[in-house]
Parts: sequence; structure tokens; C-alpha cells
Amino acid sequence: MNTTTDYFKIDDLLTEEHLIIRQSVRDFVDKEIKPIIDECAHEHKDVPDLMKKLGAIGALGPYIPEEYGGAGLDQMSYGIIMQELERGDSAVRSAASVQSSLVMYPIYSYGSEEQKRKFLPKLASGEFIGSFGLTEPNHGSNPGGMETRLTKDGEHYRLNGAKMWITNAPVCDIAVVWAKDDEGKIRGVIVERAMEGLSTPETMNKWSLRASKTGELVFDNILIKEENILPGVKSLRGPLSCLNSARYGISWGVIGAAIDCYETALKYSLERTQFGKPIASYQLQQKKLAEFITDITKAQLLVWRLGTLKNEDKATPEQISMAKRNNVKMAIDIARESRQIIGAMGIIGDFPNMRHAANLESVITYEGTHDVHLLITGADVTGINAFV
Ligand code: TGC
Ligand code: FAD
Repeated sequence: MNTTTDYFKIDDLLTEEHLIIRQSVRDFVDKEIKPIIDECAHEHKDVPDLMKKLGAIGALGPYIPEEYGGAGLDQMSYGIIMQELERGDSAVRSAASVQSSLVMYPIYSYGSEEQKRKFLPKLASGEFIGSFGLTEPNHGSNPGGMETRLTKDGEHYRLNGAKMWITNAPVCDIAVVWAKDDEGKIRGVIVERAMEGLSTPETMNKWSLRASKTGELVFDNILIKEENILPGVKSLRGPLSCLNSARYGISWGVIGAAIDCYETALKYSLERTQFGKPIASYQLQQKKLAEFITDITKAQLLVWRLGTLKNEDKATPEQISMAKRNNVKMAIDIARESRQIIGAMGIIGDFPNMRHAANLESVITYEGTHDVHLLITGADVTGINAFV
């Protein structure tokens, strides 16, 4: 009997440090997340003090250099951390990936030295919560059409517009917001909570990612000084490069959700008896379980190779799109199918499968939908861009 989820011995390809990091994040999730996550999801509330706890274990900006408060780890470590967090819940991984890839990454990559020193250490420790505003009510898959404007006003600027579906908007201290300037160029703006004209209403009634706050960022003529504008980029390339990092983390993260579902279903199928035998002895259930571990293994090999390419700075956005799309679909299929193995018990919160399945409905939509990533691959292999 082989109940490992490291079926192809990928652990042999990881370093001692990677394995130590994985174990420590796994221990954190077992102790701090798993015992309370079902209640948080039911009650639509965050894990208490989540960001500070994530900061304390080095899960915020793991690959940001230590001089700015990060952990200075490699890309493989970042992926491994995301995988372990999403074993607990996609909302927990979301919190870490938004902070790391969508808030710290743009400030680190495109910010001034003053901006890096002012914001990165506080974001790394979880003292500050960041959000990332790209999507708008009328522009989701097509962020290039954004209506939010950064207009010159004397020696400063004014920010007007609205972002929607923004993770952690209701609780953020700062938001990295993308807006068009007077020349139509896309600029990154660091909006601070205390700025007059900012409101952040929460989006209620979600059936997915319930342990994560989602909301709007509304800008009513906010005064923006030059010191809050990211100097290093003036293009859609700015936000899209952040998405490359976040999508990479998601490709790893969802494997954690899939493993949690697989392990739960495997254990249940061995314990649950029907017609005088464990349900694991029936071929239909074995087919499901065998396919789960096969698909998990293929996804693991994909992200291991992608992580190697990322470490060498050779991963292309198209490779990242393929991995995000493939692995999220793998995970959502396993979450849905594995819930069936648990029968009626699978619809209650004592088992994580239905919560993971519901969460993954968001994950398959955000950071580029399943269809958008297919079209990115389609454009790459045909040379024809279906978006224009
Ligand atoms: P296009 O004309 O192709 O490109 C415009 C400029 O961007 C550059 N570029 C990229 N740069 C870096 N990485 C990428 N992946 C890039 N893709 C394109 C491109 O070279 C060009 O640069 P430049 O310097 O010449 O200006 O852009 P397009 O308008 O045709 O759009 C392409 C498309 C559809 C692929 C893109 O817009 C897209 O990916 N849409 C999906 C939107 C999306 O993913 N939104 C995510 C919002 S954030 C989020 O969901 C967070 S969830 C948080 C959580 O985890 O809780
Ligand atoms: P649309 O773009 O309207 O797409 C609707 C459907 O049409 C999809 O199936 C799509 O695949 C399809 N479609 C669109 N264009 C094409 C095309 N050219 N060809 C074929 N099919 C097409 N955004 C942020 O900026 N920051 C965040 O922190 C953030 N957090 C989020 C958290 C949650 C829980 C969710 C659900 C979303 C979040 N988002 C965030 C927004 C997310 O990125 C968008 O929802 C996503 O990009 C899709 O945009 P949309 O919902 O407007 O769908």
C-alpha cells in the first residue's frame, strides 16, 4: 500500500531547506488554520490575526530580499509555501499571494528606494495589509480598458474611479492601484487608508472564499502626490508582471487543496464499509482515487519544472498560464469528485472537500479565467491573438 502524495519522489529534487520550510508551514496550517477554518468560512470571517501570523512564519514576500524585510528565499520555496497554505484553505493562500506577489512585488520591482523602505518591511511582517486593484466593474478579463484615472492637478494628481472584486480591500492599509494617466499610460499608485476620498465596501454573500474579505476600492478625487506613484513602470506590463508571480504561486497552491481532498477521500474510502466491504475495494472508487493521485503527480512535476525555470528567470508568461490553468482545473475536478466519495458526509463542514471545491470556483476565475489562459496558450501556439 502506498499512500504517499510524493508518488514520483519529487522530494528528492528539493533541497533540505525546502523540506524544512514545507514542514514548518505544514505544522502552522495544522495548528493555526485547520482547527478553525470551517467556522471562519461558515461565519464569513478571516482567520484572526492571519497576516501577522503569516508574517511571523516568513510567508509574506518570501522571495523579497532580507534587507526589505523579506525572507530572501528562492521561487521553489515560494511555491512550496503557497502549496502548504492552500492545504488549509484557498483564502489563506490568497492572503499570502496577494500580499507577496501583488503588493510587495510591484513595490519591490517598480518602487523608489523610499517606497521600498517605507512599505516593504511592514508588509512582510503583516503589520500592514495590502490589496491590489486592477479589476473594475466593466473591465475584468480586459484590464487594458480600465476607466480609473490619474489626472494631473497642479504639482500633484487626482485619482478617480473604482475597482471591484478586490481581495482584502475592506481591511487593507494600502492598495496598489492601477490607473491611466493623462497620456493613457497605466501607472501604479500606492493608495493609503488615511487618504481622503477612499472607501472600501465589502462584497457580501459569497459562496466561495468565505474566509477572505473581498470588496471594492472607490476613489473619489483622492489627492495623490508623486511620492505615492511607482516610478518604474508605465504600461499594462506592470500589473501583468505581478500576475505572473501570483499565478505561479497559485499553480503550486491548488496542489495543496487537491492533496487535502485526496487524502481525506482515500482515508474515508478505506474506513467506510458498504455491502460488507470498504468502499475503497470497489473499482469505481479506485478509478477515482487512482486518477486523483495521477493528476496530482502530473501537476507536481509541472510546477517543479516551472519553479526551476523561475529560479533561472527563464519562465515565460505563457508557461505560467498553462500551469495555472491546468493545475486549477485538476484541483477543482478532484475537489468535486472526491466529495462524492464521502457521500452525504461530504456536504458537511467536518470534511474539507466541499469548502475546497467552492473556493476553487474563485481560483478558476481570478488571476485570469480558465478561458483566458487557454487563449493565451492558443495565441502562443498559433501566433494569432484571439483577444484583438
Ligand atoms: P497585451 O497587448 O497583450 O499586452 C499589454 C502589455 O503587457 C505586456 N504583457 C505582459 N507582461 C508581463 N506579463 C504578462 N503575462 C504579460 N502579458 C502581456 C505586453 O508585452 C505589453 O507590454 P508593453 O510594454 O508593450 O505595453 O494586453 P491585452 O490588453 O491584449 O491583454 C492580454 C490579456 C487578456 C492576456 C491580459 O489582459 C490578461 O491576462 N487578462 C486577465 C486579467 C487578470 O488576470 N486579472 C487578474 C486581476 S488580479 C486578481 O485576480 C487577483 S486574485 C487575488 C487572490 O489571490 O485573492
Ligand atoms: P469577465 O471578464 O466578464 O468574463 C466573464 C466570462 O467571459 C468568463 O468566463 C471569461 O473567461 C469569458 N471571457 C472574457 N473575455 C473573453 C474572450 N476574449 N474570449 C472568450 N471568453 C472570454 N481582481 C483584482 O484586481 N484584485 C483582486 O485582489 C481580486 N481578487 C478577487 C477575489 C475573488 C474572490 C474573485 C472572484 C475575483 C477577484 N478579482 C480580483 C477579480 C478577477 O481577477 C476577475 O473576476 C477576473 O479577471 C475575471 O473578470 P470578470 O469577473 O469581470 O469576468
